[in-house]
Amino acid sequence: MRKKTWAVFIWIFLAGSGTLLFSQGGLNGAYHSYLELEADMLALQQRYPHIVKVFDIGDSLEKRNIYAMKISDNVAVDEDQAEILLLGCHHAREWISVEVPFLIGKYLAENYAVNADVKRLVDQSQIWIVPLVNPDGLEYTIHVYRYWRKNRRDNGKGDFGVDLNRNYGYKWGVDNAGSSPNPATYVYRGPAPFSEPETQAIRDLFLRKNFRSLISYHSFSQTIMYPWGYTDKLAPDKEAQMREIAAAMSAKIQAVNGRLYEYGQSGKILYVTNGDVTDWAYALSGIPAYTIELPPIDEIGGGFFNREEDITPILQESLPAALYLIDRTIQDYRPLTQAPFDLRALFFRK
Ligand code: 0X9
Ligand code: ZN
Repeated sequence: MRKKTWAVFIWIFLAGSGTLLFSQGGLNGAYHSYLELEADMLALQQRYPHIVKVFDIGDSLEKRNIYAMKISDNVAVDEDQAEILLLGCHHAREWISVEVPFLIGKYLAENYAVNADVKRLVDQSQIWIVPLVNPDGLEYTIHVYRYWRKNRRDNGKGDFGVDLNRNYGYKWGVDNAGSSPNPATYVYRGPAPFSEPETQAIRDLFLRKNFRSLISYHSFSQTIMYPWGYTDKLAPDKEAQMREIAAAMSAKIQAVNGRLYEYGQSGKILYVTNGDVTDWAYALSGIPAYTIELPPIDEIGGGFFNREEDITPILQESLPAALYLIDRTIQDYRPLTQAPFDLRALFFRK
């Protein structure tokens, strides 16, 4: 065979194996596995090195990396600008909650040079995205049991998993309605606050940074919730502002595909939960902190099992809400020393 023909064969072979290794497919279809997400995050950083930087913020229990992707101009520099945190996949089976924050980051990177609004937001803020808080759980849902929720902690006696969204340190385990002390249940809170490396990684990132707003993506039910989750009592100080922003985000979402997202205080409109990330972030910093439960609205609509074709429309409706929160966070930004409500000082500074 001529040299050129061989080259074509080798190219086809390599392209084929590349597909197997790095692009979505297999059991998880268009949804990312841990390795696919890692590859795509690193590829984004390589393509847009001036505005995307990937950080390894800690290891999961099974020693996978937990990645954070920072998006900002001067991305290597810690600037005095509004910082926003987007989280996905505390719960393993909620695959769409990986896609939305990652694809929001990808959208920002890809549109920075061509969209003046995107450029302004990226220039004036520092957006941190951790699309996969629970990598061990996600892999377990792909390869073993699609309905798994928790991480993969071996609790002994044949029981596995801590619910990472019950393991944060504010009002942790304050009652057994909002979480469970029983390792066999799907809302097991773990043996102690922040007992899990995955929540420790988020805690440590949070304490190193100066986040002024947060969205933690989940599914399903089409709701936007804010603290408190542990009680139906109103959160101090920021209740009105959190409600007003939630209403605006809900309207922006509805304008895209017509889907209605209910909004309100999580302990009231859903059920009480203790030890979730939004209560902890709010207690610590007084920042607007949201849980967004992505579609579908109910079990009949597919529950945790979104279709591959659902990713794009759900991203499209999530985008304007996230961009709105980023914009609001920029508008409301005051440097730390001037912050009117900063409980961090009480907890962590002498
Ligand atoms: O229960 C949860 O952790 C979240 N719902 S899910 O179905 N995705 O598991 C909701 C958390 C909302 N936060 C509070 N209610 N505090
Ligand atoms: Zn969830």
